[in-house]
Amino acid sequence: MFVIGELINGMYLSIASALKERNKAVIQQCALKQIKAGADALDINCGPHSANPVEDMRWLVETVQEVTDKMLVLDASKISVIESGLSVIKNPVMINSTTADAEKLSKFIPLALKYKAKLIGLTMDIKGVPQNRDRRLELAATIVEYCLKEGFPVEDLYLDPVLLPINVAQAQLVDTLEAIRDFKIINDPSPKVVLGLSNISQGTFVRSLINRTFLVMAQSYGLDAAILDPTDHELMNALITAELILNKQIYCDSFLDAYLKK
Ligand code: THG
Repeated sequence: MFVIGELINGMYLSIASALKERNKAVIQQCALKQIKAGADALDINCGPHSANPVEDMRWLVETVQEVTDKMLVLDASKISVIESGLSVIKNPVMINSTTADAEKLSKFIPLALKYKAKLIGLTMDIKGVPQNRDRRLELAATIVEYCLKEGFPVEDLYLDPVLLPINVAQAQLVDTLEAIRDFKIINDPSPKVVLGLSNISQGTFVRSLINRTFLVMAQSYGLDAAILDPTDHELMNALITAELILNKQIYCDSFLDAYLKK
């Protein structure tokens, strides 16, 4: 499982204020603690209250790159914000994200090609997140088709079926799991599948339990990557144990320690 740390997000008050005050130490500590906990990459999101996301994204990318070479996942819906992060990028990079709308695909795919970036494609469009399995698959196929047409490597595409909170869309969660399996047979080479895990438990009281239960289920359907809180030890332990059971890691008695020291 490719683990993308979610904690550098202006949605968190401590990050929002560090961003406002240009407090490098808070951001860099947040980066390092996620890597120590097992993150392979870091999501970078200015959050909903940023007054100047174009400048904030650039500053965040520069600040995080001072302390790590890990992949940065530039998380914004506006292309100008993504471009600003890309303008100073040195680390490996992933763009988060395009939708299935032609207007977005026609801009994000050339940008990903230019920067040799991986790309997240949300299987939603201007009309929102589809309510049924067929439409989700149709949007996934639209994104894959566009990549093939533009010469973007499909194995660098991460499709995201868009996980909704359990207290909002409980009946759609099984569909979301099925989507993982559906997406992976669209093409050979197969696109990858990613999820924003913590979405599922927003507004609930037992967040960690819901997150880790859904994660291991999604792993069994073939999930490749997840944006999650790697400092949640119970979550990471469940993730690692599921990888053993799915035969993705070799068993040893100290497997929990061994995995994080990989
Ligand atoms: N798909 C893709 N990218 C994404 C998402 C996705 N990026 C953003 C988001 N979803 C994933 N990241 C988070 C980060 C934090 C939370 C949820 C998803 C979260 N935050 C607390 C909350 O809202 O309750 C904040 C608590 C606090 O303020 O302290 O849950 O789906 N491609």
